[in-house]
This record gives sequence, C-alpha cells and structure tokens, in this order.
Amino acid sequence: MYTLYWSHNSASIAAHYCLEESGAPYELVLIDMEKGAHKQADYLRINPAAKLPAMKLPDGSIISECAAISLLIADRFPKSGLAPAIDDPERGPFLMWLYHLNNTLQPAMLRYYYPDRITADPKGVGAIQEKAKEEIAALWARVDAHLGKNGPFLLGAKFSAADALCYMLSTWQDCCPDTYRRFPNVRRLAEQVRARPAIARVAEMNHVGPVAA
Ligand SMILES: N[C@@H](CCC(=O)N[C@@H](CS)C(=O)NCC(=O)O)C(=O)O
Repeated sequence: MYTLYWSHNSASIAAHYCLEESGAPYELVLIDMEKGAHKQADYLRINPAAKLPAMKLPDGSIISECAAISLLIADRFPKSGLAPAIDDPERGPFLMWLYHLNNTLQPAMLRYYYPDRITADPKGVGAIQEKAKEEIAALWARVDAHLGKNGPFLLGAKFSAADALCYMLSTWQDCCPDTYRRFPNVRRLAEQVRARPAIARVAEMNHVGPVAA
C-alpha cells in the first residue's frame, strides 16, 4: 500500500493524478496546509522539510518531491504508460519535460507565491512577484510553442506523467493570469488531460474545476 500525504492546492495533486492513473493501491492522509498541519510535529516526522507532497512506500520508506513520486509510480506500474521505458527514445524528452516543469517552472511559481522568502525587505515583495510573473509567462510560451508543433501532449500523441504535472501547474493561474487564453496549446493539453476519467476524479477531490475559458 502506498500512502500519499496531500493537501488541496498543493503539489500533491500531480502525484495524486499519477497514483490514480496507475492503478496502484493507495490511501490518502490529508495534511491541511491552510491550517498549518504541514508544520506540525506529526507531519515533520514524515517530511522534515514541511512540504507537500510526501509518500510512504509499501516497505515503509518515505519520499517527497512531486516529480520523484510521479516517476517512481510510473516506473513501478509500467502498464499505466505514464512514462516511456528506460530504453525508449522518448525517455529523454520525457525526463527533460518532467524536470523542466518541476525544476524551472514550478520554482518560478513558488517565488511568486512565497516572495517573502526571497527578500528580507518587505518593500521588495511586489517587484519579486512582477519578475516571477514575467519569467512564468516566458516559460509557458516555450511550452506552448513546443505543444503547437508537437502536441497535443508533451510527447506528442502519448499522455505521460509530465502532462499530469503540466496540467497541475497550468491551473495555478494567480501567477499567470489568463494562462489558457494566452497559451492555447497549453489549454488544449489541459483539456485533454482533464478529460481523462482518473484525472477528473482526482481534480474534483482537489476542487480543480473543468478547464475554463
Ligand atoms: N519541489 C517540491 C515543492 C513542494 C512545495 O513547495 N510544496 C508546497 C505546496 S505547492 C508546500 O508544501 N508549501 C508549504 C510551505 O512551503 O510552507 C515538490 O515538487 O514536491
């Protein structure tokens, strides 16, 4: 049994999408971020970094990082098709997009959502958010251009765990208003990912509505 520690509006959503898509046996433990449960002693024993998500594996070990959880599930449940096999030519592009989204786009978003962690000067917060918004839009433009030529998914016709992560990030729009209007190929990806029954079940549980205009 896998145990996902999750909260609404957190990066647990991408890992949750992959668990539901994979058919893995899993249970959920809600760590309510809005109530600060991620900073309480019980959860710090699970993830001392006080971040969501984390996942307990059947052997009792625990990992964090949404992309790592998604990749582990994809590799352990290969029939789900969530990741190309290690010797598949698509494995490289798959890893590149998964890491790019998690390691470049997502941190730019975190700079927008937690600007006070970047500067000790409260007056600097607005400028950090403005800069983060610019960077996020430029990064979406790159993803959009790729999807325009090679979509509808990041690997073309085939859905993967990278698309689940891309979809989750595309729903975080405070940091990039009108993402779907500005980036229509991102919108097309989001619509196709959201239309998958497993994704829709998890989205609803996380209060993520249908792809809006
Ligand atoms: N690189 C981590 C980022 C995790 C992360 O920052 N999660 C946020 C929610 S989206 C969180 O736990 N924030 C609470 C905090 O930083 O206090 C991942 O991809 O899992």
